[in-house]
Formats: sequence, C-alpha cells, structure tokens
Amino acid sequence: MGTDHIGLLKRRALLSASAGAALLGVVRPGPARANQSHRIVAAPGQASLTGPRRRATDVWAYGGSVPGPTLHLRQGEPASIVVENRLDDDTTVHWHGIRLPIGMDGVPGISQPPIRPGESFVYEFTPPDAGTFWYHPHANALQQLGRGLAGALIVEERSPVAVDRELLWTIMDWRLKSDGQIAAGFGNRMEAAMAGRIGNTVTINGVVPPDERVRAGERVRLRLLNAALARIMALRFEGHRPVVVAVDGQPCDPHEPKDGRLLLGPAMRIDIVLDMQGDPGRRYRVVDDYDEDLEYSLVHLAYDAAAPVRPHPLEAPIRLPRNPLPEPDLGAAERRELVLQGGMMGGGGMMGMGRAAWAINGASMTGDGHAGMPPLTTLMLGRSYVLGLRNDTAWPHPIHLHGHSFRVLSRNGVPVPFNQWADTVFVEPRQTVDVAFVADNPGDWMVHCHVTDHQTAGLMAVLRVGKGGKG
Ligand SMILES: [Cu+2]
Repeated sequence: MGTDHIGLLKRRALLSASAGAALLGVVRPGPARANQSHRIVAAPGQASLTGPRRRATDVWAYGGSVPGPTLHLRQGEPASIVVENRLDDDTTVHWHGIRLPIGMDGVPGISQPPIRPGESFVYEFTPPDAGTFWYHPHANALQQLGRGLAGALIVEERSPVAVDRELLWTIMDWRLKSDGQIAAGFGNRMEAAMAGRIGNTVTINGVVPPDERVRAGERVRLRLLNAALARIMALRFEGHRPVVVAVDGQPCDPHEPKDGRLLLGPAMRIDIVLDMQGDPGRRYRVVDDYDEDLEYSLVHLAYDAAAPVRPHPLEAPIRLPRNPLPEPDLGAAERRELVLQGGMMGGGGMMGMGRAAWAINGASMTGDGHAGMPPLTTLMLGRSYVLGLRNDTAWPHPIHLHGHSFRVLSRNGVPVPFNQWADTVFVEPRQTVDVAFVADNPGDWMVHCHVTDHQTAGLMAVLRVGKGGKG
C-alpha cells in the first residue's frame, strides 16, 4: 500500500507537471524564432505609455513602437539590418554589447557618417555571442534615446536552457508633463553635472506596467534591460529568489545576487531565472529601491489562482553555455588607468573644466562621437589589458566599452565572484573597478558613461586598438 501511495503521488506529480507543461509549454525558444535579416524605420510616432485611456505621447520610434521591435538573431550567422531614417535628425544605430567590426558600431564620424534624414544604412555583422543585447542611437543620443529610440536584440543560444516561459522587460524612463507629452530641456547643464535627466514615469515594454501574470510553480527566464537615459535601478522581487544567469548577455556562474537586489545602471542587462514559488492568487511587489528614500513598486507579479503547475521547482540545469570570449592573460596584461573626474561635488562646487562637466584622465570628449577624436591611449592588437576604472567623482557611473566584453576582476581590490563578464560596469563613487580583456578587435572604440548626460558632457574617451601603438 505504501508503495502504491508513493506511486500514486509520483503519478500525480507527473500528471500535474505534464499538465503544466501542456498548459505553459516548456519552451526551448532558441534559433527557431530567429531571423537574420531585418528592416527598421526610425520615425516620429505615438505611444500609449500611460495606458489606452490617456492621450498618447509623441515619441520617436523604431518600427512604430516603443521600445522598437525585439530582434532575434542566430549566434554565429551573418545578419543584415537595414535602418531607414525618417526623422528630421541625423542618426546612427549602436548595437550595444555585440562584438562587431568598427564600421558597424554606429559611432558617427568614427564608424560611419551619420544616416541623414531620408537615407538608409545597412548594418551587417555576425554576432559571436548569444545573449541579451540592445540597440539605440549614438547620435544626438540624449534626445533620440530619451524620446523612445531603443530596442532589445536577443542572440539566441544554440541550445537554450529549459524554462516554461521567457520574458523580456525593456525598462525605460520618461519625463512627462501633465498632458502626457515629453518635457523639453534635454541637455540641462546642471543635471548633466549631477544625476542626469531622470524622469517621472517608468515603463516596461512601453507601458506603465499592469500586473505581470504568472502561474505558481512555473520557471521563467526573465531578461532585464535598463534602457533609461539616466535612471539607475536596484530591483527586488519580494517573496522570490531570482538567480542571475547572465550579465550584459554574457553567461556567469548562476548565483543569487547580494541582498536579492539586481543593480541595473543605464544600458546594463541581467538575465535571471525565476521559479514562481509564491502562493496562488497572491500579488508580490517588484520594487526599485536603488534610492531608498524614493522606493517605488515597479510592477506586481500576480499569481493565477490555479494550483502550482508542479510540486517542486524544475531540476533542469540553468547554467548557460559559454560564449567564445578570449580569456585575458592576467600574468602578461598591461594596466591602464582611466580616472573619472568632474561633476558637482558634495559642497555644490564644480571642477573648472570649461563647457564640459566631466573628464577622463583630464580630457573631455563631448557629444556622441565625431571624426578626428584623438585616442586617449592605444592598445596593441591581440594583447591583454587590465583597465582600472577609478571614480574620483561623487556620482556613480555605468562605464561602457564598445567592441569588447571584459571580465570584471575586482572592486577596490576585492575579487568579483561568479565569473562575471560585462560591457557596461557600474563604478560607485570613490571606487576602482578593474576589468580585463583581450584587445582583439581593431578600431577606435568609445569608452563612456552610459548616464547619457554624463557621456555628452565629457565622460567619454576613445581607446585605439591597433598594431604597434603604445599610449
Ligand atoms: Cu556617469
């Protein structure tokens, strides 16, 4: 009888699991939904950011939607993306985090001439890495990104992890007036020397989010993308234990984040696996408490009242396959230090730097990139480097390097665990973050803060990767 009882339980568990699987479909999304050729039109449009009953907001949009269409590409296969500019403004597209040739990197004057209104440009590259990436303008970025030009780019793993569902949250931040329209005043100099243009309305996938409906017992892979101009977020999933499986698209050792908080500076991405272990029928807050005094509920996970789809969390492995990143040779690596300087200091004064508010190693490159930007330093093609990112300012900076992903080594000398790679790393005030990479991609690569006001007000430099140079 005992045996029968256990057998019955097992059968029941199997039945409910398979019922759940039938209901939800245990998905292995993967290459099947990918497509290597796309066409995107950048144009003015309208978006119902605050819901269908309020007046739509005038935006600039890729493919008529905010965010733009999510592009799915296959890893290691050539892709071709036509971008047509129907704005009244020059534009380019930067494929953030994709290791591609300099000519496809979207920096005006360095990678390509800007795409003039009415013109098109064909971006062609082969994404070497699977993961969560994104695309956005690198021309007049404050306005173009701030008015809605951003979209997710997902390079599919050849053999993805098994989950019930995949979700993507492209999080954007808007400064809206009471009539629902975007407030003017991009490039305010006072803001540029402080936290940047932080808005008053946060959207997920283009709307102030309604409840995210979930089912007890299901396993979800959630791709988080901070596509805001300046807002830094720290997300906590109340009642849940998210497991980080990738940072900036690059797989890491699966781990629960410290204090359960997922820190997302502008441009940063985190992939998590979330087992829905909450109670059927209940709602759980997802909170952004980066600024503890301004904590708010970003969205709620709303559980269906139905019984869990399975009695225990899935036991399937969640470690993602590694990408073909070159491993830096730390024994032979040369060290270069980038000192981040400027900004409004605690006492209200600002360092004297003329028109720029920020600098790297005493030099300020402003704007979005243009021809003739002299390199801050030259790196030898194929050699390993450690970059020490030293923040001498009173503000945090998510520092992005184009054309490469780097291993995050340490913060103030303390090793960073879990084999984390990134293309945008968060550097706290008075902190030095060491990152390492192989300079294997020739070209003039931007390194800049992704708080867009900081970038355009001087927190930007060029690293030249080439033969024979020394900086
Ligand atoms: Cu910054």
